[in-house]
Amino acid sequence: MRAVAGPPTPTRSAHLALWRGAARVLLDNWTGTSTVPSRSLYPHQWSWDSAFIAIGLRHLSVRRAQCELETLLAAQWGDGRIPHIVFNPALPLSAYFPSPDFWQSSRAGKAAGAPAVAETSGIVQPPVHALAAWLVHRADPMESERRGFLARVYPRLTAWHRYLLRCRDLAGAGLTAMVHPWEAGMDNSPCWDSPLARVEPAAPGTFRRADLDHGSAADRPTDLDYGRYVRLALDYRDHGYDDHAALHHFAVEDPAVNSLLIVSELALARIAATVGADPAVHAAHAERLTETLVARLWDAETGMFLVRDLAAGELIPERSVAGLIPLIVPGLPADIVEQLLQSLSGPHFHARATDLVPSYDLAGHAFDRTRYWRGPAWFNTAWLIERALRVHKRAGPADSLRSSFLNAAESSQFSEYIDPYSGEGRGTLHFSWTAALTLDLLS
Ligand code: 9YW
Repeated sequence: MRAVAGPPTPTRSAHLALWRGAARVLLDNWTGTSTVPSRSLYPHQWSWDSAFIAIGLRHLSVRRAQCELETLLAAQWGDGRIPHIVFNPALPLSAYFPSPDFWQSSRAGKAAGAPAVAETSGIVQPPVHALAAWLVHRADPMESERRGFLARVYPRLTAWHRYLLRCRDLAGAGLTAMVHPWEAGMDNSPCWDSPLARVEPAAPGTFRRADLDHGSAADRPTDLDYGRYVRLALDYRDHGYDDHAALHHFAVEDPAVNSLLIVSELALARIAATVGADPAVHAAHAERLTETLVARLWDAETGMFLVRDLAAGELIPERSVAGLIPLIVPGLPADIVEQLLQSLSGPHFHARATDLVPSYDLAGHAFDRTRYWRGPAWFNTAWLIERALRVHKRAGPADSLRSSFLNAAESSQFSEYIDPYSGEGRGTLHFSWTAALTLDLLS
């Protein structure tokens, strides 16, 4: 019996209600130039959220979807990085922690080319943007061309990938590295426990968590996690966000981030061909990244990709959804695709109540069904895996995942994540990427 409410194949009228509900969330969360992930918990613009949001928004308004991405790109730094948060200057500092006075981007990030007008964070998030730009273009190619959308975003997206491939190839081995748990987008994943253990936490009294004003403490990272997040961000800031000067007590090569970079390089190749630039350079990046991803992060024993801890020089023996996301890479060797599919449907990731993939190993020592990225199933990763299944022509499992996604989005009121066993919504409601990706799967 399925724990998630609703028929496995929703009727047309149920689709219509779901469509309207999802559209309402995006309309309510629109600020005029971009979309907040959540009015309460996340009241500014977030980088990879905006990419997922644009992918859904294109079905409501191509212009809005273009604007979503271009607002984010307008806050790009001179060195090419796209900051993970662009702050809304109209909100008080207390609206979110860490606030602009913590990051001090326009001052501390000056040498790295932080914008003088917008205040942003100094770290990044996974590179879903070129994929999003390409999909937004495809929604209405004539309108896109008439407005010169791709020609405008192409140089910025190229600079973004150049930053990841040059400034963030910290091991010099050909993959991009993340220097803060927030950068991988999966804040408190158990994958970070061992590298984070080396980080001296900032004293609890030195900062105030705004997230606990809106979210339940049992669903969120712990205070100790936050102390370490704060310490890492402060160290980076105090080194001017300079990737060569900073000490990087935390540095990891994440399989999800690198596979999203590959898929975005492939999108950039298509964008390049459309705007009359050279696609070959992007195709070559994708090919080289794919080989290096397999060489450095594939673990045949667990049948999935693992995170590499650069300080320890070894793979972290934790299974997380990040290790399954490389399934989205079209050029993976066939035997690896097979093993990933087996891992996806095996005891570590198949919860039975829902096809939505848990963020962490169901049998893992750190599994927690309600705490954020330590077990709950998230809609953005489900969307990526649905897409991945279609890339590898697995229509049956993809249809089933799509149907579970839609049922869970509806029954949980577009929640941020769900309990993988009960299907119950957790975190905040009316979460933008849940609504946006619902629209995409309905289209
Ligand atoms: C935080 C906005 C962001 C997402 C991340 C998610 C969370 C921010 O919210 O991070 O306060 O911890 O982990 O992936 O982009 O939705």
